[in-house]
Amino acid sequence: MPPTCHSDITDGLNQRPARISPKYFYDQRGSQLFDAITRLPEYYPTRTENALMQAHAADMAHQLGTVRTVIELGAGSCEKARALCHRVRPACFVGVDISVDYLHEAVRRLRADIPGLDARAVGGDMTQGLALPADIPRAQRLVFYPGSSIGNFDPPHALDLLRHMRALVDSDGGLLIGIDLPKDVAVLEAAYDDAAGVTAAFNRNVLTHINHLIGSDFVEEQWGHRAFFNQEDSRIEMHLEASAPIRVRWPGGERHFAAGERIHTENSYKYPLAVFTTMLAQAGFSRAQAWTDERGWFAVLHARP
Ligand code: AVI
Repeated sequence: MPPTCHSDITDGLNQRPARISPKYFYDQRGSQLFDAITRLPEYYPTRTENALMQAHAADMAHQLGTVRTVIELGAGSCEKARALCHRVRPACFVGVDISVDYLHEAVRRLRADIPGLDARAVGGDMTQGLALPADIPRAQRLVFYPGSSIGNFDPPHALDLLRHMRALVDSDGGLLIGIDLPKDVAVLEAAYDDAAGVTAAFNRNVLTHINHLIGSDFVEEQWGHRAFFNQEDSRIEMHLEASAPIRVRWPGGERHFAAGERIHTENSYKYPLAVFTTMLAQAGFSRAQAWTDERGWFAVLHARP
């Protein structure tokens, strides 16, 4: 593990309140749990986005025009890219994800499914900048960032990331991105605290992943899952709450948590469409078109420089 990763984690644990970056959710088990989340009855984003992509597939393909390379960020299982690639027939697909073992397998399946597609897996942490292999053609690139994952970055970081995406494409390129919109609090909170406890398991699993990364001794069962909507910041917050006084040790450090003390593990921002369109413009994507479902729960936007 790179030393920056170790200090990134321990610095966060030593903050008050303690924090763990949501990027550490996605070890192999975390990626599998997230896949399970996307199929939960309460978790509407994936289903709503998929329905939007299907309902407007022809119109979207028309708006996208010729796409030579699809670059999917946070590609995971590549399931969303599969449908898109069938539709727009790019010559090249690049999946980028922090969880590279899982990604390699998904890209292999994609290659088998779409013969002739030059499909690549690139392991990388998007929060550290986006460097692609030099031989990926620059012409007619489409950056694809579905799933409303942009919402997991605080607004200044989200804007930085949009600027990185802009830097990946020339004037003939574009961005296809999904965002989750503000809605009824009960709907939002159920989506992040499902009855079957899958999101709770996903949240707690970050502790086991951290144990592997820094040699700490977190015990998942000692931590409660908390998820609520922060109205003021228009975001779902996820936390892990100590069920009793807990001392966590790792080589070179330790942290005491009082009963009820929390570790902040994730924010999931819900952007009004107009706010997000303004951010896109600030990042250099001046022309945007949006498709939304009839309940106004989710939007897919195509943005061009
Ligand atoms: C990946 N991301 C868009 C998910 C979300 O909805 O913010 C992560 C997630 N966390 C809990 N459930 C899903």
